[in-house]
Amino acid sequence: MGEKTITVVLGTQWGDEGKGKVVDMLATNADVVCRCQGGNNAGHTVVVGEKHYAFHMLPSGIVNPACTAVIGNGCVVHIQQLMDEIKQAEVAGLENWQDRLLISNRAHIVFDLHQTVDGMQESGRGKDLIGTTKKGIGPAYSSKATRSGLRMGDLLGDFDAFAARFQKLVDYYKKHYDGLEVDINKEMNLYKGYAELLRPLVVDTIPYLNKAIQSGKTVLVEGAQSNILDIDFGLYPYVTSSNCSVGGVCTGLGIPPHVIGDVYGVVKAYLTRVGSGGFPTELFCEQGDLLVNRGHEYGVTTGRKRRVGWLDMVMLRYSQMINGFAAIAITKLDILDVFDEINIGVAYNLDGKKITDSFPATDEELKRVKVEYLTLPGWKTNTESVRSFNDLPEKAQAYVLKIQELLGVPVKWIGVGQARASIIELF
Ligand code: 2SA
Ligand code: GDP
Ligand code: MG
Repeated sequence: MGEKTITVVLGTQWGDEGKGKVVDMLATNADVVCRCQGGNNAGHTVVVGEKHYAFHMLPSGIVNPACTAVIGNGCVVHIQQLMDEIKQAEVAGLENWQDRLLISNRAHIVFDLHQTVDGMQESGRGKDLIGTTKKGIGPAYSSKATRSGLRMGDLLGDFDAFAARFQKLVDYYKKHYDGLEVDINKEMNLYKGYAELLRPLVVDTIPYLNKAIQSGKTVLVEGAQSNILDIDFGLYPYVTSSNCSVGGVCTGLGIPPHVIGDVYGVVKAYLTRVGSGGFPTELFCEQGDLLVNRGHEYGVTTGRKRRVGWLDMVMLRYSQMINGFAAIAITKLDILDVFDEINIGVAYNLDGKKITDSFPATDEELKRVKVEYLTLPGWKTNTESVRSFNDLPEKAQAYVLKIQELLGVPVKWIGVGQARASIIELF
């Protein structure tokens, strides 16, 4: 078999679109599933029958027992929390992960001190807090950017050199963060143990992946967070610290752009976010409470209540421009089943100018936009058991077709429930 292109699943909005469910569905036919960015700030839910998984660092496709899971070089990994996650997933039903989990030797390590500093940075921001998950993501990527980070390969190499560089990292952070305590000996003892535990899992994933692609294996990439949380394209500074958009696939895995095949965008049928920053279509009324309650809109990692609002087409068109989705999956359509009317934000007005094909670069601007809405009638019918587009109520069909028309991208899947089976495939 010759070289095959890879499939990519990305978030189009503010995260929690249901990427985990879409990846799980596609992974039933995949040989390899990869994470290319982020860390255990992610929370990806997968529901298979009675089994509920909450993945943070592990790629969701690991649920398929025939799938090899790769944590790529673009990721940042907290080792103990990864081990804890594996244990929890084992309880939920995960099998023989030892033979099919690979971690890049270039992935950076998230230390406890990164997580402590994440918390200290947040407390220091007062009312301007970003609302991070406090998983140490920003500080770990900062260490990477300032070239003082430590990687999986360092851990498995000369341990004395690793310990010396860790000492330097601690010195740096202690100088800048008053009250930061690190028991270096205790940490290094732990890390000696981790090194032996991880030795069979840590490899150079770059030749592994490129060979897998060249030999015709089916490779799937699971994006974490989303376009509007991307460090470059998101609503800076209310973003995460990695590239969650399509560029992160090449840099986070070490694969050339021509092997990227279909990039699928996951679109929640309404909009949610956790953390601070402008949110033009945000709802503060009963309709918002209904979305939170029906959609169980609470963070999978932190348990925080998510902010909710109407679908925002300006945001989606911007995501489409950057990522070039071949098709989209609309998830959680069933959550809208009880609404009398459903709004879609179709344009922004900022200082008298209409914005439809770009996205404000600053939070200050985003907070000032006035949203132009299109109102569609609700279908007021339960859709959870529907499995074909034609069986959806006409008004639900009209909502989906309107999104497709406004975005100019085909809708390939519609999610109508949490379970793996609760999905409509259109083509
Ligand atoms: P961080 O921790 O530095 O990446 O936070 C920076 C911003 O990125 C947002 N962010 C997320 N947004 C949605 N979902 C995420 N994962 C969890 C989930 C979140 C949770 O699936 O529910 O449990 O709270 C995620 N991870 C990061 C974050 O809210 C900040 O706005
Ligand atoms: P991710 O971070 O993008 O993987 O999404 P999360 O797992 O954080 O949040 C999505 C939530 O919606 C999870 O609880 C999913 O099980 C759930 N979900 C996904 N698709 C659907 C759907 O079509 N309908 C319903 N009701 N729930 C869904
Ligand atoms: Mg999530």
